Amino acid sequence: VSQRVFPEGFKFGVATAAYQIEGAWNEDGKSENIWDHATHENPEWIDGKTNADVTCDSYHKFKEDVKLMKDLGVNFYRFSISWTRVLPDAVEGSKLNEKGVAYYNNLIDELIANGIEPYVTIFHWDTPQSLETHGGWLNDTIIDNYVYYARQLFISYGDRVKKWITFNEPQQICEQGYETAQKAPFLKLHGVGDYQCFHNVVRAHGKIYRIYDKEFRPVQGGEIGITADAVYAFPKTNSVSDQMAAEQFIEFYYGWFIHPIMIGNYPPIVIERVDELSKQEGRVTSRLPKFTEEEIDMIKGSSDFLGLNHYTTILATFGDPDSFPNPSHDRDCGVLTSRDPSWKPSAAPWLYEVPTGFYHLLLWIKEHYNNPRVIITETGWAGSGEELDDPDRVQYIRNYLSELLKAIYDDGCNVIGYTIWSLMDNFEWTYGYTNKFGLTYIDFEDPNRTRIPRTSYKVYQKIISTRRLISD
Ligand code: GCO
Repeated sequence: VSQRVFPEGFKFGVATAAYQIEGAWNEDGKSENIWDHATHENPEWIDGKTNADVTCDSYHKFKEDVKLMKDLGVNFYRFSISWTRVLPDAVEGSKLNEKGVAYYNNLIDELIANGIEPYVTIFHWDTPQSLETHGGWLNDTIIDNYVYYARQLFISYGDRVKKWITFNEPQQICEQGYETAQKAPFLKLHGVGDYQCFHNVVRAHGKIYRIYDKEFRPVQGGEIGITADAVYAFPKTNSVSDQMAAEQFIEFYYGWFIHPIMIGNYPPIVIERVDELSKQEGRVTSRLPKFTEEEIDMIKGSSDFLGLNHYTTILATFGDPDSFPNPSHDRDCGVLTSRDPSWKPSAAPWLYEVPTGFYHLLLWIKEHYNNPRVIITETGWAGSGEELDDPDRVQYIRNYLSELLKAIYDDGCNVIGYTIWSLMDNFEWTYGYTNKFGLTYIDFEDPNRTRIPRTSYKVYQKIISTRRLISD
């Protein structure tokens, strides 16, 4: 029985992100970000030609959000700050937008007044459009602009915010933003854009970590980390080759950016393969940029906790190199992915329920990175319908939490918190409003955007209040 009880100090939360929930895209001085821009310029890229101009309208309804969370009983709320709301001109030295700053002050104060700790994601994909026109994450001048922006957040909110996440999912920012054109800014710079982007993201991360550590932590006493999206990989068969493929998939998917932070520098397999393939392509230098020794040291150890967004697992096997675009990150990785027919699909094409994958991911992280403190910063289930009764989501939450407890009790994995994506239905990037992740239902035709708790909300509420996985 004790194995079904969450350890003392273990924390529960829910997550959202600014662009996905706030709306008020051009109110009170906010300027345009890459998602405003893309959804307005090319509505056909989004399911139903929708956008997040209004979405959940949390800019006006944040008190309702906090009330929902208070009733739910969560310990913390993970939300993100919109760069262009607090700094419309975006660049280093530019002026704070008082109304934008006030919005987050009010949200933070409301949370704290209700006993909910704010966990703040500094950047969740909404790059200022004015910086994107100068190359966005491909141009290393963005590092100092980001550092300036983050510093303003520590100054404005650091007296009350004690958990900071520098970046949400660098893999998606870079791979989907600059390599496969599945996310804003929707560029296809095969095998180059993603590496260049990530090199800047991780250096910005390291730089702001050192600044926080030196200048802010002594006074504010908080913690700062990063969040990776960690799809786990099982070998497709038991063959040695498939086992290598699974390992290679992980190293190319998130080892690529966790390794520099936890161990130092890119994973050897990534360096070797990208160097080798770049040479074969007749390039003089590798497509993978190189860190200086100082950068390696600055980045190494730059995370007080590791945030993991984990939803799903794939099966890995090596593919024919010619079946991948050349050059590309996928070709560098060389792995074909598939799903086991027994896995339950969700409404999102990439999301299948694989609870054991979650357990094995936690073991993998423990073994490869010396059992770091881990916060599950997102996990969740996509439905497509309007239904308030959501047994599939309830099953998913229970099954994943059960594996989490196993990893903690049987294997000593150092997981200290768990977060469900999401508090409420919201704008799911290119899927628009077709994928519903909410514990709370919202009808996006309803001008009031009334929040209606689903069954899963009530189940999570009970898990939190009893601190146990009970079965009714
Ligand atoms: C991500 C993002 C969220 C998504 C969620 C569901 O992981 O992709 O952090 O913004 O909405 O994951 O896909």
